[in-house]
Amino acid sequence: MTLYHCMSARSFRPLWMLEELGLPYELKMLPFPPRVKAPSYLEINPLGAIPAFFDGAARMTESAAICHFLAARHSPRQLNVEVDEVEFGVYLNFLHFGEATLTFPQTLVLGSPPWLTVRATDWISRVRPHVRNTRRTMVVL
Ligand SMILES: N[C@@H](CCC(=O)N[C@@H](CS)C(=O)NCC(=O)O)C(=O)O
Repeated sequence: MTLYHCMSARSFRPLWMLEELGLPYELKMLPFPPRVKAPSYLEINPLGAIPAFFDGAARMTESAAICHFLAARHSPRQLNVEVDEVEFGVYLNFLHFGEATLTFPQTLVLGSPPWLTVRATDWISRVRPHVRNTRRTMVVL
């Protein structure tokens, strides 16, 4: 297995998963962002984004999907939640929630997007409802 990784990037998710499962793997470290600082990486992943992961015929570029793949293939009925288990829906929902829904408000709160040119007060009022709704969703789920 091979994982392409940058410091503090989403590739940390599958890296953590590989360590958690105690699996042997080759780690290829890249400078961030690789599309600029290691352009040959575009031959590995034309999207330029990190991670990229290879396990035999499997070629993957989505961090949450790689974690799902590792759990299902290398840890059945341990870290994986199987289709016939009651928690299967909750498991898949939170796995995808992290990347599909949570990432945007989290980025707004934790990051300072350079494209953001509106005044700080406007920014806070725009972000606040989004964060509040995300919190409520997590409580309801
Ligand atoms: N959905 C992808 C997103 C990958 C992604 O956006 N990676 C960021 C690092 S966290 C990246 O490589 N950004 C640099 C770029 O796209 O040039 C995943 O979760 O694996």
